[in-house]
Amino acid sequence: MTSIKIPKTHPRAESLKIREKLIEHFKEGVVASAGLIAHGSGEAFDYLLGEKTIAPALKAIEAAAAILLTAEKPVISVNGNTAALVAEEIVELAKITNAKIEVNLFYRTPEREIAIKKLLEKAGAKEVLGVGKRASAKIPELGSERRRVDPRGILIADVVLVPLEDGDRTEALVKMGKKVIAVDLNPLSRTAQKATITIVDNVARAIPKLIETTKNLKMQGLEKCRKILHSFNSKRNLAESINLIKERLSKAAKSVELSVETENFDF
Ligand code: PTJ
Repeated sequence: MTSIKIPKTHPRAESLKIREKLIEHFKEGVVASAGLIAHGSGEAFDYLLGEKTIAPALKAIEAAAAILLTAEKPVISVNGNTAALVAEEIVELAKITNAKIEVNLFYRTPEREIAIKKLLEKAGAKEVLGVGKRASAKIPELGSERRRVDPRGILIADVVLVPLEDGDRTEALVKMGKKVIAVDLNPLSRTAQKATITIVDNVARAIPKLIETTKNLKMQGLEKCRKILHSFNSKRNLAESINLIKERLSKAAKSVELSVETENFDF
């Protein structure tokens, strides 16, 4: 799949592999050109998080698993970047949680809808909503193409997972009374601030972890899910993520300050 060979020993091999995946899928018409830019903004935040799943994200993933398992009509919304990075995982998660999969795009074109549907079907999806005339319903208050939803999917869903989103729709879905789970590396984004549960992590790491957590939790039953949701505080969790970035930056600044004292800067 990758067009260049990335040495295993490269310190940022994982990050480079993800880039290559996005570029390949951009060429195939799955990812929007703006999707590549959006990924760059995500990478910057990932760097600040240490490119690993932080403790608050693990807690948010547990709450997300619980809310998906207790949902009556869960839907996983898929855009270009999500399809490129985790198509197979989305299909697996949908199976475990009995969720529907719906394509929902900001840069909607018939060609991209079909390319994403095909990619999801190749990954094992039996049914993909939100494509072509099926996206016949509208989310009130939204001006963008994201307003077009499937009457059998997002329109009637009680819980919607929106990995990698732009803020308007999250806000509109919450206003419609739906519980929204967002995965966003930027804890300051409107999506992160407005979602019911925000997982501050890379979708490439968060979705596999969500699958694992959902499998474990499913065996423990609905009562356990309700307990998790009762004790989860979304805003506190988001604040913890922001504080963690703050602490990492403070440490980095201190270490640079220390090097000013110890290193010789004669040019
Ligand atoms: O496929 P489409 O047409 O629906 O378009 C998708 C994009 C991503 C282009 C569209 O939704 C968009 O413009 O999004 P934004 O407003 O740039 O927001 C994307 C958010 O996702 C930003 O906060 C990024 O930091 C974040 N992000 C980028 N890559 C990742 C990510 N979050 C988690 N995992 C990533 N890999």
